[in-house]
Amino acid sequence: MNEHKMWEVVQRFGFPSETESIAPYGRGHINDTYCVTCSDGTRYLLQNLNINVFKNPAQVMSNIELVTEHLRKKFLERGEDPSRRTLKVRYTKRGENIITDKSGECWRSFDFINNSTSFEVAKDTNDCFLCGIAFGSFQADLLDFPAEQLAETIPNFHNTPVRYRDFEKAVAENMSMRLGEVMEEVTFLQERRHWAEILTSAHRCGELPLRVTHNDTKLNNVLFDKVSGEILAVIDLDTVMPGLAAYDFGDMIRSGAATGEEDEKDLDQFDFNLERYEAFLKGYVEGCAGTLSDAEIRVLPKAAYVITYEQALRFLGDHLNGDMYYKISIPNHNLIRTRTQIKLLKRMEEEMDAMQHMADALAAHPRIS
Ligand code: ADP
Ligand code: GN1
Ligand code: MG
Repeated sequence: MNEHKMWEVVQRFGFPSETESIAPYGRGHINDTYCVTCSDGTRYLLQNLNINVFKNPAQVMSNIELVTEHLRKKFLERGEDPSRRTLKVRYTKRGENIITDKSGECWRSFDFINNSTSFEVAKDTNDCFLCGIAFGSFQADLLDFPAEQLAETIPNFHNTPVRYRDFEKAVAENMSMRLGEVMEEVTFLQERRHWAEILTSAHRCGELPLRVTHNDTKLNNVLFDKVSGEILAVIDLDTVMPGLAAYDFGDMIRSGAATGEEDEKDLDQFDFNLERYEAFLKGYVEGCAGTLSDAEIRVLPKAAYVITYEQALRFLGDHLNGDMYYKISIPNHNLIRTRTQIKLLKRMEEEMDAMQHMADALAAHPRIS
């Protein structure tokens, strides 16, 4: 990263006191994130928005402003502090919510949520329960948000059949010439292609409604209080769009019910944990506060499988395309990530009956509506 350029960007945001340092922050796969520290001790989050992924930055920012404003009102009504519970966009000296630098890159800033932390791997089942509550109540708080105001920031983001077609295209084109080395993984995913349709067909036949969803519900997209361990904010709002609750639940399980990091090389250190799954399930259904239908609850275990399958298609597709989408930092990074997803799929196949049983028990339970 060109340091000089970043200092120029910071000047345009005009933080209240002199900038002392700009340091890389966080572990996202898409945007480049920095923590800016000023001489008065205040900190700001500075992000380079990935414009290869988000083709229309203005739409992304408009979605974020609308959603955070809606949430801010909810937190105020409940007597909670919105500055710790949701993101707050910072504007430049000229009042812009995002700017383009001389080389065409896009930059935005948020207030830094102090004393917060996010986890790559859950410490215990309580983290999982709280994360479930966080994403569930995020969705419940957006139930009365006018969804038609939101732009679709990435078309077909969770359209698994389309993701499958893209994967087959990557296999056919073999741009990276790596196909020969990954046939085992390719075959594994091809043999399970019937899973791709499950959620989209349930939506088409009216079983699963569209809601305003987050769509990137990784464990590390929830901030926790560093000291008390309480939930603070749901962050990374670039993909908030109309979607299926099932995909939001699924991605929490994919990322949070695993015992290791997504790019763990030693698959013996990486497993699917049923207790964590159950904690997410209970937290999510509780967080949704009676707003999910029985059909939406009963499909949750399958949703965990479908999104993990979708993610494996995306990682392996990117490996075959020559690593064009996800940031990588080691050779074969996307293949390593694919293998953890395949391990999760195998383990969920073994545990599916138990997973289903837990969801059915919750669906049968009377809820507030
Ligand atoms: P990406 O889209 O690349 O995943 P994120 O928006 O999730 O980027 O940010 C990356 C990391 O930075 C998060 O996982 C979190 O740890 C941290 N982070 C993001 N926003 C804030 C914020 N406003 N305050 C404090 N930490 C933040
Ligand atoms: C990306 O931005 P981040 O790291 O939270 C990706 C998700 C994937 C995830 C896999 C916009 O999420 O869809 O599930 O990596 N975000 C986008 O770790 O593609
Ligand atoms: Mg993130």
